[in-house]
Amino acid sequence: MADHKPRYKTYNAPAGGWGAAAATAKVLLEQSVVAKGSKALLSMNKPGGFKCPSCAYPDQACEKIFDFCENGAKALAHEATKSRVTRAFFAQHSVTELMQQSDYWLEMQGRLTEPMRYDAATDHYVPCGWDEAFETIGRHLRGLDSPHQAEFYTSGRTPNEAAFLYSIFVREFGTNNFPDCSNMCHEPTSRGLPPSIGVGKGTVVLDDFDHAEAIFVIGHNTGTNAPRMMTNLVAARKRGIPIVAVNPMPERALIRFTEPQDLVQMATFGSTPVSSEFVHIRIGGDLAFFKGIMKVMFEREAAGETVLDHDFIREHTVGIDAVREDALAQDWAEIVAVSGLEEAQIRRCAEIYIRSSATIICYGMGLTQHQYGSQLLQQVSNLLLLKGNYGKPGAGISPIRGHSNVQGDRTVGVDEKPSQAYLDRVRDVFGFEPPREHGHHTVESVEAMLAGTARVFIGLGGNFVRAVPDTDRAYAAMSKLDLSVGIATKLNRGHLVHGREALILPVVARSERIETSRGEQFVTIEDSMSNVSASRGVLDPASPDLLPEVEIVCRMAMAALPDSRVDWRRCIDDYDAIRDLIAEVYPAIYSDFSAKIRDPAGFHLDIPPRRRVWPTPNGKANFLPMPGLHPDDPVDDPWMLRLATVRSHDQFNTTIYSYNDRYRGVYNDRMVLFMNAQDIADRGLKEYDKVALETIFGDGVHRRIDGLTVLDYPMPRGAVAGYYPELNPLIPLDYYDRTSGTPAAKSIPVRIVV
Ligand SMILES: Nc1nc2c(c(=O)[nH]1)N[C@H]1C(S)=C(S)[C@@H](COP(=O)(O)OP(=O)(O)OC[C@H]3O[C@@H](n4cnc5c(=O)[nH]c(N)nc54)[C@H](O)[C@@H]3O)O[C@H]1N2
Ligand SMILES: Nc1nc2c(c(=O)[nH]1)N[C@H]1C(S)=C(S)[C@@H](COP(=O)(O)OP(=O)(O)OC[C@H]3O[C@@H](n4cnc5c(=O)[nH]c(N)nc54)[C@H](O)[C@@H]3O)O[C@H]1N2
Ligand SMILES: [Mo]
Repeated sequence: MADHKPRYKTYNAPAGGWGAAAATAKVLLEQSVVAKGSKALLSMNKPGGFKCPSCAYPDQACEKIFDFCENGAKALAHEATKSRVTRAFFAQHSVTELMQQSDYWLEMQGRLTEPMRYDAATDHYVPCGWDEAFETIGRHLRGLDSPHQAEFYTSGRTPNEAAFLYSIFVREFGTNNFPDCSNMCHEPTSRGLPPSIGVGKGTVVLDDFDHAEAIFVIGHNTGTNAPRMMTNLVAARKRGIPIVAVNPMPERALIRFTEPQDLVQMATFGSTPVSSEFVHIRIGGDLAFFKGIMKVMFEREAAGETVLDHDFIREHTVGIDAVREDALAQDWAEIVAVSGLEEAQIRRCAEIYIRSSATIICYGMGLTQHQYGSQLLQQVSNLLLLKGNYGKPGAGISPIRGHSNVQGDRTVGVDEKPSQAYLDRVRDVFGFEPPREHGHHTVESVEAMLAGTARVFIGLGGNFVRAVPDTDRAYAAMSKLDLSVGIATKLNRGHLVHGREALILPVVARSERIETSRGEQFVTIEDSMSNVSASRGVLDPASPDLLPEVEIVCRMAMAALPDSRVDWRRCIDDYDAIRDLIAEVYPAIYSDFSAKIRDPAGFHLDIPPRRRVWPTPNGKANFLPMPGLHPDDPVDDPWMLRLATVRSHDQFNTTIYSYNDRYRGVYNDRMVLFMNAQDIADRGLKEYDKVALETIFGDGVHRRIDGLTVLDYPMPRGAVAGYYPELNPLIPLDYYDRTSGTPAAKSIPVRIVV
């Protein structure tokens, strides 16, 4: 059909606006949920309603009639869809057959409806009943030689209550093997920032956007991946605040945006220019950019001007000398070569930064997914420290987190390297001795599966095999397991690449009501700015045979730990009882949890740097040096290109909503390679040629992807981009940030082969 032919055309309109409104209506229609979906949309991010299942950006203090965005609506419509995956569906399709289908097709089959078990004799999933499912999990876990032979994955949509109980269950079982989606995402924030400021979270709250005098948005595609943040950026621009966007891709919403909620702009087809300065950086050029700004600042200080916040530096920090020496020693020619920027633009950005007395720096995967991502973030923090941009209104660091509760899951114990103080607390509250040794992060868990030392994999949400690097090896790893368990709302590849035995356990989704013997329950989530609030579903569950995630965790624990010290039964029925336990384990931040959560706006967890208190070993904020200009190891190959794997406008991670990427002008195709015109010409290629990519990595494994269409796109020289997860087979498992375990999915060294 002509309609499905790939089409590419430049998108020149502002982002948002009527295009977003039309896309919202379309997805509700497609999922046949107009009436149901509209009712749910009205409850989304409202007091007494539920939290948007899409991204982790805070809702706008409950004051708007609508607080959702096009991509929130997509996430909800796909959750509230009328389509169902039933036992008849599984009887009709063998697993081998389903493996031939695309991720998009699998997603479009709809919601899972009852627990299923893999039957090897027929290669079909068959109904199994909840009792049999938990008995199977208990049998496998109890039969292991060591608890470290099991891997317990979490994806960040899981609410606090389920994640907390999961972390207690797994520790009582005896391991800290907690591979987590965060290990592929903002782990450099969690590991990189504590040595700098004492916490691994952002220090900014929504209100700060109204007081900032400059905002930097680095390595984040805001209009697609946290669209509600556009409201803050547009408001800041309307106040005349400079916004600096640093990105190798000129992401449309960061250039011009129409707020779908601004009725006047909508009626007049108006829009707001968003960035005052678009910094078209090379992939991996950010470190050079930061050092350029710092060099300007130190040089001007040396020339007698006062550009630093000396009082702050004296009172609160340690270590500036090494950072000064390093910045001053950098050479402009090299800074320019590595960043791909003009010196004049770096100087302009330095000027913006110097003039602002309150700056927010926001960032996404463009900074975290590099080989030295954690250290790179420490340089962002250095920059903020130079002007005392912590602990004052309108200033601070703002990681834009991904999944709606990824930050909360970490706060309540999903952590492969837990602190000793936390473990002591767990021992004191529950009366068992938790394991003290570190567990596996995501990459290590795949390595353990490959080595055959991991026997059981349990996935609390997510789509592990599609999200991790080195797809082919990940599939092989998964297939070696004795048991794989997918706890999910939707069918995905992770259920089809499975262990010898396998289970699919369907759950009640975010937008749906949870009823227990003690009546209706609600859950809680923590957003990207450390605000914890209640989420109460309003829709009927997709099927009567779904269980809430809390109950699934409790019943796995009861099956695996017959002599458990925890009252799991009580937790199944009473979510306030779970919150009381959270308060006991985390008295400093969660005291009176059950009472405080009754406030419809929720409450903020304490972030000490907001008070200029630094929970570091020396009690100070630390300037941390990072040598050189590269956040990735240089590669000696004249034909090397750096590949960034990114999200389209129509996907949520491994969930593909459509094959379109409206703002980048791509329709009906995801196998594309965004490339600079000169790089195309230098290789004797033309636009729309089909090429293959090969990874340059010296581990003897041949990684190649065929059938990519070359698109002439405003990329910097030497930088190419394509879509995640299709390009994950190109990322070597061993190519990750050693400090955080995060795969360097934004800087894969590749070569084009025809
Ligand atoms: N609709 C929707 N919302 C989402 C998601 C989704 O898939 N769909 N995913 C959620 C999740 S889990 C996360 S973590 C976030 C992800 O949100 P983002 O962090 O926006 O994720 P990406 O699409 O991976 O794109 C990151 C950006 O980094 C840029 N980039 C690549 N390399 C570099 C570099 O070297 N330097 C700089 N400065 N920039 C670079 C890319 O051009 C791109 O604009 O969004 C969350 N929200
Ligand atoms: N190459 C490359 N790889 C990447 C990235 C990249 O930028 N490039 N990004 C990384 C990042 S930032 C992340 S966060 C990971 C994402 O990795 P994951 O979090 O593992 O992947 P998702 O695609 O978000 O998971 C989708 C599945 O979650 C299930 N699900 C949805 N809602 C719920 C719910 O409420 N409860 C439960 N139990 N299940 C639910 C559905 O079955 C759905 O199929 O991928 C990482 N991988
Ligand atoms: Mo993420």
